[in-house]
Amino acid sequence: MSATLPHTSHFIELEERYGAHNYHPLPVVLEKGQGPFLWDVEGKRYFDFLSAYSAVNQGHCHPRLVKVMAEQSARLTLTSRAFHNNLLGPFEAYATRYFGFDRLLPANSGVEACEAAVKLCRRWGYDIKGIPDGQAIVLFAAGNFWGRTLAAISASTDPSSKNGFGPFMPGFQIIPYNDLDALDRALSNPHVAGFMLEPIQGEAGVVVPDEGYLRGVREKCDRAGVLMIADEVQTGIGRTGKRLACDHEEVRPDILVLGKALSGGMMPVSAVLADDEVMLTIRPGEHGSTFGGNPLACAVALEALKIVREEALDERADILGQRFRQRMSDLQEQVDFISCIRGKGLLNAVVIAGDPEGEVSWNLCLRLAEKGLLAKPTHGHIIRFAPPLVLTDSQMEEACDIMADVFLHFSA
Ligand code: IF1
Repeated sequence: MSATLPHTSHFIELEERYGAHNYHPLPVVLEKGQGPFLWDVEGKRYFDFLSAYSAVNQGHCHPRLVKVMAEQSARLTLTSRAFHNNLLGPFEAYATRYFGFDRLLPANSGVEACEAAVKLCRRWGYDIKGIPDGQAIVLFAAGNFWGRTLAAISASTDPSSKNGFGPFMPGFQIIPYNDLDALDRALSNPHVAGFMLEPIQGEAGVVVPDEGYLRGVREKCDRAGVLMIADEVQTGIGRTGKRLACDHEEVRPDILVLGKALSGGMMPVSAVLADDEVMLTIRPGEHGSTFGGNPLACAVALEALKIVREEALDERADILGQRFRQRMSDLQEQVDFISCIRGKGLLNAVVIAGDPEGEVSWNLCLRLAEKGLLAKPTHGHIIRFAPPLVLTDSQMEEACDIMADVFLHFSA
């Protein structure tokens, strides 16, 4: 697709020659984004159906975020936490009230916040639960993805994330996802301090657990005196049609991790939320980062959360997601290679049948790109569709028409 496009090939060749080869992107070079749309260097417009993995729920370059970022970046961007600033407190107050926790620990990337959550969990396990020092166990679900650091890949069951990077972090135990009996068995160990899980597994291919699973995790963790840690970096902030994916079962985790759309895709901003008993186990000087809680991030994140609430983007995701899955279900009856459609809100996936190497899925995504819609497979044969939550009804229809055209033609 890119060979005949001079601008596109120019930029791809630069990355090929000078960059690390740690990704295999679609051959599209993007230079502009607005709302649900992206434009490439050839001037072609696309529907963005990946949203930078759910980081631009508010849409690309939301005018309110651009305005806040421009104003704050000209005023004060970084003080370090050696001093206070006038935006961290207001951000902490707003976010803790919105999500219903006592306190917030600010960070930058999602994996950094997830690591902080695991540290808080271990520290709570030693100081409050009384687990012997150095013997805390944290449970993770098979298929989890929470980043690329050595701790995160220590919890991973994906060879492509893990292999060749050992040795790994001790004290991490993997249990099957969506399996309450397996959780029961693991919780019989008194050294278990916490269970970190995604309410819907994103990278695993939008794996939606059975109704009642999250409620079961909550109840079993309560009975065992174990912290439930919800990694909502990808599922949170309206993406699944609720404020948080845990809200679908009215479950309140002990620790909540947010990232990605917390800044509306403007810059890395993440956060850990918890109540006093957990959060105050870390004392001054025991955790931090250079940029964590910087005034620019706080200004942007505060505005990004207000946009989600004021534009009711969680409700939009719920309505639009139902329409999307209906359109895909209609399509499934007309082609023979869609084996499953799953998701909640605007976090959905279409599973392609008989495509173990992912060749069909990749070619489908290339065809979709040619027709003006960007999506990318995960684990080969699962195509994730996650547009910004700001699509209008007619834009959703237009995007689904593109998918129908590509899928039907592909079938033919
Ligand atoms: C890549 C995946 C998605 C996440 C959850 C924590 C993090 C992520 C549930 C860490 C990050 C990103 C990482 C990025 C691509 C993307 C991704 F394909 F890798 F797995 F979304 F599914 N928890 N996910 O999904 O947040 O440190 O990246 O800010 O590494 O390729 P981060």
